[in-house]
Order: sequence, then C-alpha cells, then structure tokens
Amino acid sequence: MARTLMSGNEALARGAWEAGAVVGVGYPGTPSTEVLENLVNYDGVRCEWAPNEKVAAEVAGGVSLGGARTVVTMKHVGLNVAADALYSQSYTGVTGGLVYVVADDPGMHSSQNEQDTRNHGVGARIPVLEPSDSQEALEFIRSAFDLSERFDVPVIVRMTTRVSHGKGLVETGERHEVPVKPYQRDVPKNVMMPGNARLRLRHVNAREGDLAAYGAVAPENRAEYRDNALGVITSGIAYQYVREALPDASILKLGLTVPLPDALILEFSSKVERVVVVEEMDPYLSLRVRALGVQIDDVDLPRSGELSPRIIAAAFGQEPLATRAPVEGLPPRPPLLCPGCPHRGLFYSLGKVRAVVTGDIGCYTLGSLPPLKGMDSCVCMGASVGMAHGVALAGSTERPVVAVIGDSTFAHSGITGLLHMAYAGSHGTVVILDNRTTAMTGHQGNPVNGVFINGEAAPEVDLEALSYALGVASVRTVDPHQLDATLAVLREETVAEHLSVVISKAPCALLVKEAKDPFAVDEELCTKCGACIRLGCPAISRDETGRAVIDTATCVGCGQCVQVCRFDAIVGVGPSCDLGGGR
Ligand SMILES: Cc1ncc(C[n+]2csc(CCOP(=O)(O)OP(=O)(O)O)c2C)c(N)n1
Repeated sequence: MARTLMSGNEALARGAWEAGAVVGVGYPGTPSTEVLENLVNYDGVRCEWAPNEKVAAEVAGGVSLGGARTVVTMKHVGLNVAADALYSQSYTGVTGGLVYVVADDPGMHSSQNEQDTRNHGVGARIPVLEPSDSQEALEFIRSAFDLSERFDVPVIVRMTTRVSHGKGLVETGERHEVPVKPYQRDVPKNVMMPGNARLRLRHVNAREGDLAAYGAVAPENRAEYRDNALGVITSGIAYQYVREALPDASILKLGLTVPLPDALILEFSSKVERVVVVEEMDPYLSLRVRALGVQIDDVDLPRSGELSPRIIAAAFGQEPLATRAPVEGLPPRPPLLCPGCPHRGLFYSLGKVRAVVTGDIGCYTLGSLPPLKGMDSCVCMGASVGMAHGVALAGSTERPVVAVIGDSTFAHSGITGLLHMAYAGSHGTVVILDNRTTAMTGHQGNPVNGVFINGEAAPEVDLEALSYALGVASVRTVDPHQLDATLAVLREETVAEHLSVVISKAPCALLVKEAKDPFAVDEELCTKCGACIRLGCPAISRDETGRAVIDTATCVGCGQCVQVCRFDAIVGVGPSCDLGGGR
C-alpha cells in the first residue's frame, strides 16, 4: 500500500476512483473544485463540468439510475441550486451509488455566505459523512458509495475548507471495479408523482431508522476515552483542533453526523463528568445533543467563522498554544482585478453611463470596489439578471438599469433570467462579460468558452444567437479594452426602448500568453490629474510627488490607461505598444 501526501480534495478523488465511480460531474466552487480536477486524471472515470449544480446533480442521478457509481461535486451554495434534485432523489433512492461531495466555507474565504450543509442532510433525510483529514476523506467516500447502495440513498460527504485544502499522508488502495447494474425500468421507484412518492416516503421513513441503527455501530463514529473529567463531542476539522488544544480530553468523534447516533452520545455523556460540544458553524450537534437531555456545558466559542486550536484553547482557559506568530510588516494585498483585466475596461466605460448596476459573482465582482465602484448588488449566481428587471419594476429610478454577469455565471443561471426579461417585455440591458473562461475558480471550461474539463475542445455556444433566440431585441459585441467604442455602445443600448445584450468579449489577462511590452509615464507630461489612477489598475500608482508611475514588471500592456490620459503622458516602451488608434 502506498502512502502519499494528499489534500482532502485529492484524497476524495482517489477514494471515488477506488470505489469504482465511473462518472464525476460538478460545477466549480471553492473549496470543492479540486475534487473533479483531480478525478479527471484517473483512468476509467469520465468527468464533466456541468453548467450548474442542478444539472450536475441530474446527470449524476441519471448515471445512478443507469446502474453505475457516480460522484457529484459542488460548494455549499451549489447545493441550494441542486437541492431540487437532491430532495427528490432522496425518495427515489439510487441504483448505482450516488455520492454528493459538498464543501462548506466557514469564515467565507471565497463565498457570499456561510452555510452548514448538515442542515441539507437533515432536510433531505439523507446521511452526511464528515471527514476530518485526508485519510478519512478517502475512506469516507469509499464507505459513502457502499452506504448509498446498501440503504438506497444518496449520501453527502461534507467537507470544509481546511479538510479540503489541508494535506496529510494517505494510504491509498486499488480500484474496486463495480459492475454496472443492467438497466431496469422501475416506475414506482423512479417516477415521483404523488401516488408513487407517498409510497417512497415510507421507504424514507423506514430508512431513517435503519441508518440510525447503522450509526450506532458505524466505524466513522468512535469514542476516544482519556481523562473522564472532560468529554468533547465534535466532528470534522474541529476534532483535529480539539486533539491539539485539549490533548487529555475524552472525545466522541462523529464521522456520520446525519443521522446522529443517539445511544452512543448518551453512553459517552454518561462516562464523562463534563460534556462540551465543539463544532464549526451551526449549533447542529449541540442542539441535538441537548434534545437528548444531555447537560452540555456552554463554552464561549464563536457562532460563525472558523475555529482553530488557539481559539479552542482560549475558550477552555488553557495556556495559549505555541504557534508561529504571523509575520509582521507584510504589504497588504487587497483583492483586485489583475493588470490587463478586460472587466476593468467594461466597468470604466459603464461608470460613465450612470446606470443602476445589478451585479453577479465572479472575478468581476471586484469591479464593485473603488475606484471603479461598478456594481450596486451581488447576491447569488445569476441574480443580476432577474434583479435588473426587478429594480426597473420598482420604478424608483430614472437611471438605466444594467445587469453585469460573467460567461460562466450566465450559463449557470443567467439564461433563464434573460428569457424572463424577454417574456416580460423588459427594456433593460444585460452585459455578458465573456472573458473566455471561468476565471474566478481557476479557469475551468464552460459551455461558452468551448473547453472541456480535460482540456479538449468542446462546442462553444453562440451567445449572440442564443440571446436573439431568447427574444432579445439587440445584441452587440464590444472589445472592453477599447474604452470609447465600448462606451458608445453602452450609451446607445441603455437608452434604447428595447431589451439588449452587450457581450463584452476579451480573454482573461491570465489566458493571454504572448507577452506585450509595458507602458511608462512620461514625467514631463504627467499633470498628476489622476485619470489613470481611476482605472484601479494595480500596475499604476503615484510617486511621492503625486505623479503617476507604472510598474513595468506588472503592466501587461493592455493599453487602457493610454486611452484615459488626456495629456499623452503614457507612452509605449516597446514595439507592441502601438495601439493602432485604440488598443
Ligand atoms: C451556486 C454557486 N456555485 C459556484 C459558485 C462559485 N463561483 C463563483 S463565481 C463563479 C464563476 C465565475 O465565472 P464567470 O462568471 O465566467 O466570471 P469570471 O470569474 O471569469 O470573471 C463560480 C464558479 C458560487 N458562488 N455559487
């Protein structure tokens, strides 16, 4: 058996492969993305990025119906999108093992909200397994497939950022080829109309009892008895922190957290003098442990965000743990649009239109920050489109209303919003920021950029034709690096009495491989007016006298700043700087 250093997400991919999964499907989202990005490298398993999590869940549901094992991956908010499928898949159950990997983001390192996926497990009445390190990630996903088939149920493996991204040694095994079951039509099981669903609900009710009985003996749940003065009930990454901060404490480590093993909890609690629950995010364990009549000691732990050994030690009045002090004096690195980002040009031009801008999620959300201040709202993927229509319906503003949405986000959940705008007779404008990739989560392929998950070419949707087909009256494509031309189109479309789409099309700066020469500021000509600074490009700053300076190491020569300087003070320092009357 090999021992390999793996992140939790790498271990999940390995475990899914070892368990004989033949299809992996998902939608990217931090901290879950690497599961599929690793799984695609294994032989014998087909991987696909779906346009959104609901489609991914449905594809996986079909694979399961077809008798094969499959894993579907997403971040926590993705499960809201997929929940419609999941809650009824709970009723149909599975044919081939169906496992959801859902990664939560406590502390919102890269998310718009904090959500505890265990609640979805309770709501959908399906089991949730919570690994606390990479080895468990591999083992738990393997058992998730077995549980799925044994109890006729989809199973969630719930990850959190530190388990997904932390690394540990993993003992790997061999692939276990699971024969695909022959397809069998079973209408009462798989056609969820009321009569059948009522019958399947009986299965769900009975299954809950069976799963609870399994929980009492599940290898994923274990009591570790040490000093009986303190007993900690915990799960996931919090287990690791408790081991570090309270090495003498007895611990009930729960790996199967939905359903909870009541008898185990009662037994453990009876054997220790003081019971404390330590968990990240929602008080899921503590509410249920209390409901069993167990007296829990309250400890002052944060209700949200991430825990750490240090936080736990402090809450238990321990000496602060000897951890490495953060390095001081590092320059702050606020999140910013990259130098040469095409989104910057679009927001710069859009700012001149004085529109109400409903925004969406992607790299371009950073356009909401000063100096561009290009967005008035950002709620969830796809929301920009419906919200633009809604703001216009409220009738409180004379200003034009514009939605901005990235290409991947448009494919994810913007298309139906646009269809509604057309149907409802909206006169709004939707800007699709087509930077040829899903940049924010690491350049995944999507149906707009025509790249498949394994890097091969895929069919590319024609955004213009699609928009017209949905009923949009006018579709224009602009190069956002050409500021004046972009502004002219935005001006025309935002005052027009029709529904319009403006496709802002230029590749993500990180996809542009050919190096361009940087620009520089002519000190003599710079008047310190600050026009170039208002682009918010990280390559441009002011020197101590207030003059603009361009960092030639970070400038990628996009030429946007040249166009905003009215004094011709920004000059090329190489042959590629000839913008040819624009860019
Ligand atoms: C429901 C949901 N799924 C996934 C994510 C993670 N996520 C945020 S933005 C985004 C895609 C961004 O791509 P795109 O719209 O093309 O914009 P870009 O980053 O390229 O500018 C993803 C996958 C999320 N926030 N919500």
